[in-house]
Amino acid sequence: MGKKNNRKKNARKKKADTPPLPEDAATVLSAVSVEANDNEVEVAAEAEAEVMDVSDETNVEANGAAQEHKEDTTDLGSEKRQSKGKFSWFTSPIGSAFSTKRVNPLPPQLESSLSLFTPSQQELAKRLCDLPGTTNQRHLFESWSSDPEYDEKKKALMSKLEMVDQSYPDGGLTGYLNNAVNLLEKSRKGDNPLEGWEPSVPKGEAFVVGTDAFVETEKLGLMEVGKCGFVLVAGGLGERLGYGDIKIGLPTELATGTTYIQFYIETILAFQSRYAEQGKKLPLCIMTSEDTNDKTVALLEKNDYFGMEKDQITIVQQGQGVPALSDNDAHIALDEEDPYDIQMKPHGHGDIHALLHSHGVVKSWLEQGMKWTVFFQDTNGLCFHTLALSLGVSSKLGLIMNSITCPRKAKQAIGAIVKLKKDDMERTINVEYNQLDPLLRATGHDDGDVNDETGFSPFPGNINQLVFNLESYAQVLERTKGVMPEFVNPKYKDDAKHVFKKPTRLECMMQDFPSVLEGSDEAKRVGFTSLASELCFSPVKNAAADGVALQANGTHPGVAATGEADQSNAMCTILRSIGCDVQKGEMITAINGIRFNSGPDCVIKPSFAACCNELKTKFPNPSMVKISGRSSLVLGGEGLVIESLDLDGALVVICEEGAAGVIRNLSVKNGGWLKVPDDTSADEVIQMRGYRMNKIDTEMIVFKKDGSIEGNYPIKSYPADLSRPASGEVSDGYTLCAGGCVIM
Ligand code: UGB
Repeated sequence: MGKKNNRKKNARKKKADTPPLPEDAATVLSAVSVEANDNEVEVAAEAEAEVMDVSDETNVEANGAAQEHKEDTTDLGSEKRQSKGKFSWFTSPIGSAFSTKRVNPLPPQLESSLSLFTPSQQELAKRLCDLPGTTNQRHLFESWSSDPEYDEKKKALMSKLEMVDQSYPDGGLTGYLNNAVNLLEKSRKGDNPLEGWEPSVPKGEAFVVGTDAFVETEKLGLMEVGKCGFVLVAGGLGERLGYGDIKIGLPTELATGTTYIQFYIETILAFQSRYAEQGKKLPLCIMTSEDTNDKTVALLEKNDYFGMEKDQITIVQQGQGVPALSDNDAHIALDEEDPYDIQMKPHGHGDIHALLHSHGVVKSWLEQGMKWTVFFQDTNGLCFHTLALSLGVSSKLGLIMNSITCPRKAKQAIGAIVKLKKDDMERTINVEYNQLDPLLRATGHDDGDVNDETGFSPFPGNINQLVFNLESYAQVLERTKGVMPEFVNPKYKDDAKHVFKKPTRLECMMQDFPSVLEGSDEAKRVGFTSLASELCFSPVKNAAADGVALQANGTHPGVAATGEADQSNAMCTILRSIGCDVQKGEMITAINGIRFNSGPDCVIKPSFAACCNELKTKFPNPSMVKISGRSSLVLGGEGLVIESLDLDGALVVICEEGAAGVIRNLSVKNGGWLKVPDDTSADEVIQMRGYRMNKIDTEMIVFKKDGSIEGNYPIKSYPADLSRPASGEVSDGYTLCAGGCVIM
């Protein structure tokens, strides 16, 4: 303790002597002081079908500039990025760590321990002690004991530092510290990273489900969906959710208990079986972290990869994070309980780009004939409703990068996609919500971030689901090595901004990719695809108590109960859009205070249908399908068709692989399934919802491969009625019709 205080005193004393950093040597990766991204998403509930439709005249214009953002972003030039291992620390009167003789001897505690370490670790320890002025990291070693009892701990610390050195793509550990010193200085000075940039509304395509534009664009995308590599970023621990396990292992709903990872994989496999070339497997890359890796691997192994082949899945693990920093000189924060360890913090989902590059994933996907790559988050059960649609937009407009967005209420706490212009530079990029209002006010928009006549902000909200053209993406990765701009967001204790409330770290975000594009060709090929949030975005990120507070503010709570309800509600909205008579359930308040619309529970397995166009073929006579508000419906299996149904209760229909089955003139009325308040369950999944599912009565029908039918459905063999086209059915040669035949 005494030593710690001395260290602090020494650091303060040295601070007065710190030479200013020469401007030309500074590496500034990006924006500073971006507030934490809360996941507040305001539901655009009442405005569902009325979102702007600019699809007619659309053309994603514009976008991001390839040029470097001189004042705010780094020179991400290849020279710097390729310098790992030989990167020169900024010069100072003390001198470069690599080119000058050591001025100060090593801390004696380190000197006497050097033989414990490998040569590269010794070199790293010396480099850290030789960093100039107050930025050196001698404090890491100064409180070491000479007692051999601590040798293993010393070795563990050096291994950890070496791991960071090897994994940080922009100059290793010293590169990280260099970037940190510069960004922290900008943050301290209050530099505005968007100074001088003029915001305007980017052009993109906005859709309303069920419209011709939606249907046609999705059809276009279905021709591309069999050429996608998928990227799931699942390194987040989900502290806000307060869940003890990995989020992708959570059930998306209680009707079938399907987990997020199972749902994602089943959807990818459904697209693969229907749209990929014969024998082609659609690859999935999952980014894990130290926190999530082992559990992710175990979950996949235990469930036999949910039907995927093992070699289809690549796991890339983020490092153990980056060192936390305790002051503006980027001193690495020691663990408060253990002077032989350092504090580590996550570096953010922006790591994915560097990992995809360094693991050769993108290169390998190109070799496998993939054309697109699709990024999605860990707990969004609505994420694939926009997949084919966004691929259609990307394909039509030749986009390198396409962000899925939803209409955003002014001041809603999600980033906004904005076109920025400065001199001859342009870029279309995510601007975090806390930066948008000041940016608008500073550029002549006196009202700041406000809704327009549509009731929404003209700037669409980023949901961090991205579609890239794989070849262009690969070229950019080749040039940048996937290094993303970083930002820092320290919370200061004092007005002079010298003391942090708690250690901070550099972070990066995957949506900042447009900032590394170059030249007008790349920059202009960035756009967005927008759909109502209730159809595409309902993450499960927050604990119920926080969700209640968010709801009280009129903001989407992002909790387990709403994730489940929104998944069903979105499906009901889509079924209504194709003409089914799906009644509304009722708003209920769970015992934990979360309010949500309950029912009908509608679980459509991807094997049955995975997008709107497929649903149209699966319900060829939609006006003959009626589902009451209290019902629960589960449908699965590629060979299943629902011709006519009157449901008031719970019905599960499964069609085994290779079987065919048609539901015609079926009327089901039973006790159904009820959500029962439960605040005593020991099961975390129930606890976070505040209810359990009581399955009172279930009508279960299974069409079996051998032609038999299990359950109370008397008709033995019932071919689909193909004598007349279903409403909206077109003979386009590739639309799959009932039972899997093709209408020519
Ligand atoms: N993730 C990782 O894989 N590794 C990490 O180090 C961190 C996260 P969060 P965030 O949905 O409303 C994003 O923490 O970063 C994964 C967008 O930036 O849930 O606060 C993690 O597992 C923001 O613009 O979200 O905010 C998860 O799958 C907005 O879209 C994903 O990254 C916001 O999401 C997102 O991590 C939102």
